[in-house]
Amino acid sequence: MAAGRGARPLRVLVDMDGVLADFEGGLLRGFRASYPGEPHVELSQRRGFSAREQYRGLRQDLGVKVASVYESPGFFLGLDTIPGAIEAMQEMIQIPNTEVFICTSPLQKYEYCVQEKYLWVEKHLGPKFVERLILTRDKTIISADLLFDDKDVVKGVEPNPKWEHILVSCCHNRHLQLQPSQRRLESWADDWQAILDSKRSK
Ligand code: DGP
Ligand code: MG
Repeated sequence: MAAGRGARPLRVLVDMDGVLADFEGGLLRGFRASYPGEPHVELSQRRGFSAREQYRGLRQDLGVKVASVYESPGFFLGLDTIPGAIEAMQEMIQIPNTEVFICTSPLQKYEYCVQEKYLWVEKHLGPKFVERLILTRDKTIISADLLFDDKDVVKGVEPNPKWEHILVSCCHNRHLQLQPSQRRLESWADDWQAILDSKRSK
C-alpha cells in the first residue's frame, strides 16, 4: 500500500500543447508561411508562455497576426508530435495502478481547436486516449497527483491544487530558474518514470 495515498491509483495529468503536440514548432512554421515578409521569433528566442505577447512586443500588429495562425482551421490537427511523447504515453497507460489523463486548455476562440484536439488525440494516441481527454480552462480544479505541463505558472480558482506541477521543458521556459522544491522534465527521454515512482512512494 502506498503510504499517504492509501491503495488509490496514482493519477497523472499530461498537458497537450508543448508537451505532446509541438505547438511552438507548428506556430513558427505557420507564421512564416502566412507572413513570409514579417519578422519572426526564433524558437531559441522564445520567452514567456504567450507567443502573442512576445510578437506584440516585437511590433504591435504582429500579436494579432501570430494569433491568426493558431486560430486557423487545421492548425491544431496539423501539429507534429513532441519526440518520445507518444511512446511515453503508451507506456504510462500500461503501468499498473496508474490513471493517465490528457489535460489541455482550449482557446477561447474554440471553433476549430476543440474538435481538432480530439481528432489529434485519436490520430496519434488512439481511441483509448480520447476517453481520457479533459478540456478545461482551469486545471487547478482537476484532482490528480501530478501535472506535466510546459506553462510556468498554472493558475485558476483553486489556490492549492492537489497535483504537483512538473514543468516540462519547452523553448519558452528553458531559461527559467525553478524554486528548489520545483521539478522539471527536460524531455520525454528524461526519467518521467522516476517522477511517478517518487509520488507513489510518498
Ligand atoms: P496549455 O493547455 O497550457 O498547453 O495551453 C494551450 C492553450 O493555450 C492552447 O489552446 C493554445 C493557447 N495558447 C498558446 N499560446 C498562446 C498565446 O500566445 N496566446 C493565447 N491567447 N493563447 C495561447
Ligand atoms: Mg502546454
